[in-house]
Amino acid sequence: MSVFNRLKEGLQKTSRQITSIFSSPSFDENFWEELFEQMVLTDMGAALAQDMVAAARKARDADKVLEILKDQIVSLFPPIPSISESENNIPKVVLVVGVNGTGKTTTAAKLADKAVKSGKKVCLAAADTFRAAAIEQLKSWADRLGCHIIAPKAGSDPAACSYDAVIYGVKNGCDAVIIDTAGRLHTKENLMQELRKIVRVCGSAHSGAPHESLLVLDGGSGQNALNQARVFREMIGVTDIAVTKLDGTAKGGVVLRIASELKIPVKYIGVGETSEDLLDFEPESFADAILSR
Ligand SMILES: Nc1nc2c(ncn2[C@@H]2O[C@H](COP(=O)(O)OP(=O)(O)OP(=O)(O)O)[C@@H](O)[C@H]2O)c(=O)[nH]1
Ligand SMILES: [Mg+2]
Repeated sequence: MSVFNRLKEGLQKTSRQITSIFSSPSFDENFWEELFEQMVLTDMGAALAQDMVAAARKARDADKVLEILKDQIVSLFPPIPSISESENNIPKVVLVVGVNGTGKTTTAAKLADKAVKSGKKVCLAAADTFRAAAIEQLKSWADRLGCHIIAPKAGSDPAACSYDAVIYGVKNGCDAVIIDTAGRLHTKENLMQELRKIVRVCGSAHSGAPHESLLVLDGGSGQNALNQARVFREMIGVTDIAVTKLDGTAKGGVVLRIASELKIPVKYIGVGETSEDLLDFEPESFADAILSR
């Protein structure tokens, strides 16, 4: 199955629920009320659902309503300006952050796989030194993908590991350094302090690093995902978001809510556990998947 079809299948329950009301649409108050309810059930939030229904209300046939809804979805995602890959930001340093279990390590591996397959030289950094198992997990990905890894002992300083990885990347002509971080420490404050230190040392090892702070959110976590994004944005800054597990029970609307309320670009979508199950986020395809009939 293609990676896009995994997204489509993952969102099938949501899309079926929404489009079921179009089988014999009356376009009366009940219909618009029901459409609103279905939109809210996707986790997009009531405010956005209301805006979308308001925009669609003028239409009088099902295809037109769906077209307007799709346009509304697409308009939530302004094009991401592509940053020129100047000499100065090679290697590009990507810091992968998020709360525990959202899919950080897997996403770091997926990004490494994508880069390696496009001929790039990658160094991974196992900066989740809080647990030995986390280091082993990334090591086993690095072995499989055939990329270099800086994997220190459990309990060592994650900032030192990040620094070593960036220096390794600079000295060895890597195109990308991808840093996996911890999701849980003793307290949220500990975690944020640790991440801030990682950000500082990356910048001292290589100008402008980290060039990307990628927040990984579990697509099934609804409102919590939004709260997490706010905290990480305030504490360390977030340049992009990856929403994972959209192949599962996630309803998908959280992606729209993130775009509408936070205006942080959603760059990737995770649709499975293998290294290939990562999609570059495309608003049109996402709109098609969530509203497919
Ligand atoms: N179905 C599915 N599972 C995923 C996806 N991304 C990650 N997972 C699974 O989710 C679980 C947690 O993923 P990890 O990558 O270990 O998450 P993490 O954020 O690094 O977790 P901690 O290091 O414990 O904070 C693993 O079983 C992954 O295989 C996805 O897009 N789809
Ligand atoms: Mg991890």
